Amino acid sequence: MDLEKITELIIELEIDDIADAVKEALEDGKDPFQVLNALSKGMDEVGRRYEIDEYYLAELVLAGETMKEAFKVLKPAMEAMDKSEKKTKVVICTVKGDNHDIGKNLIGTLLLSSGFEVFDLGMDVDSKTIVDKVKETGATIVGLSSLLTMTVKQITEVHEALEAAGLRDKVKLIVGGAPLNMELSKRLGADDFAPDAVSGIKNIKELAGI
Ligand code: B12
Repeated sequence: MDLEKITELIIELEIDDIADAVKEALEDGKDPFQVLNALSKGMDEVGRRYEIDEYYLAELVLAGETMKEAFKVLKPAMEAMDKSEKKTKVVICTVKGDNHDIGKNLIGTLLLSSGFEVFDLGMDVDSKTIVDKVKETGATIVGLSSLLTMTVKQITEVHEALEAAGLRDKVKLIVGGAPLNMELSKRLGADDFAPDAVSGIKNIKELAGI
């Protein structure tokens, strides 16, 4: 199975064929990271087509669902690669009011394969749920995704809720999403920002002291 074919299946929104294609690529001995990269490339093209009005909301929703089918097969393969013992715990989610989860899922899958223990709370998650999860798990890193300009202020909510719970100095807060940059992220109360999944994992490793 060609990796280009996987990219193409995402672009063409082939939800019924993507899981088998990913399975085949892995069976052929393709590295799960390469498969993830091929999926991301497809999603970038879907985003581009949306921006030039070639694709509409219906196609975007379907692209998101197609990515999820791919992740179902990819995630166990990535978990199987993980050999580490003592794991850093990371809570990830998309902030309240935001239903974009493709980027967050990518980060989550990469974190798993990099040896982190990941608690994925999903999307549209309020600060209380995040604080409760940090308390319950003892996570030392929180990763937030915000794709909407309207929801970036939720980062400050989470920062303040962690502070109110006496946890802020025990937890590193890293954020990502199209409307953000390093300066804005820090102003909103985050410790760090990353523009894409690869630098995201690199930064999270640094925050974890790995
Ligand atoms: C797909 C998509 C959707 C899908 C989402 C499907 C899903 N399950 O996620 C659907 C159709 C549901 C959708 C809905 C809407 N969308 Co939309 N959507 C997009 C689109 C085209 C692509 C986003 C995406 O998945 N990219 C691919 C992933 C891999 O990239 P990513 O999310 O950026 O994540 C990467 C980095 O940002 C970073 N990252 C992300 N999170 C994190 C977290 C951490 C911790 C770290 C370290 C890094 C990191 O790493 C990721 C991997 O490289 C973008 C346009 C764009 N080019 O971004 C618009 C966009 C985000 N949407 C937009 C809008 C306006 C909406 C709607 C309001 C539309 C509407 N009128 O209803 C709704 C909002 C619904 C809601 N409440 O959330 C706007 C936001 C504008 C703004 N600045 O506020 C955008 C920018 C489009 C545009 N140009 O207008 N959308």
